[in-house]
Amino acid sequence: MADTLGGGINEDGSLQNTVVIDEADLGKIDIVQLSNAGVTEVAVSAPVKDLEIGLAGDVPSIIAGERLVDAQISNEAPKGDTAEFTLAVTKSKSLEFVTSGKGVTDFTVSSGKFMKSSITTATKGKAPDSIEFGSSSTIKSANISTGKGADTLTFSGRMKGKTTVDSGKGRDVIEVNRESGKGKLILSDFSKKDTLIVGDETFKLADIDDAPKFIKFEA
Ligand SMILES: [Ca+2]
Repeated sequence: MADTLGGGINEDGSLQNTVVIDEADLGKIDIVQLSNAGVTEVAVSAPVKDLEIGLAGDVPSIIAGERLVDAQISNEAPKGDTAEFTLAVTKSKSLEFVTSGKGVTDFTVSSGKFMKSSITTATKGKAPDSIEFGSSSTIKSANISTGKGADTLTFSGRMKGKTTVDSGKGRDVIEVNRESGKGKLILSDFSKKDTLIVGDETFKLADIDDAPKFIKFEA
């Protein structure tokens, strides 16, 4: 049995975020300020598998605590609204972030390990999405696809394995300040409209040969 938490209606008529969780895991999850206009905070006190979170784009959300396996996060915000989501769990493995509507994604992995996971945004509209990996995060073998729209991707943490970015159409900016690690970053569709920033150096398509070798360009 799965339980759904949240999903109510705010005073301004907008829908609230939802959290779907296995009944057996209810004791592992604590939702703070769900009806508050500030932030939805999901506190995870023990490892959870198959957690589902639906982001309505009403208030920023943060999930923090113990590890997640096979979590599914969905940006269901309507066009023009932004789903602001921060992941701060110790480790997330096989997490899948998807965007079902035309809402904007503002997704930050502020800390913890983000392993074998995927992020897919703007499959329908051309929302200008922002994906950021903070300086105390580790990304390992992720797949990121941000579709149409001018997207911003920032990698400031440790990088391991091979992470692939398909930034799609639009003037995308990819900023890399790799903290440490031997990971590779594959920019699979880097085009002349896109910009790569590594430290204080800026690269366009014409000069990608000068970019650091851990960044690969594959058509
Ligand atoms: Ca794009």
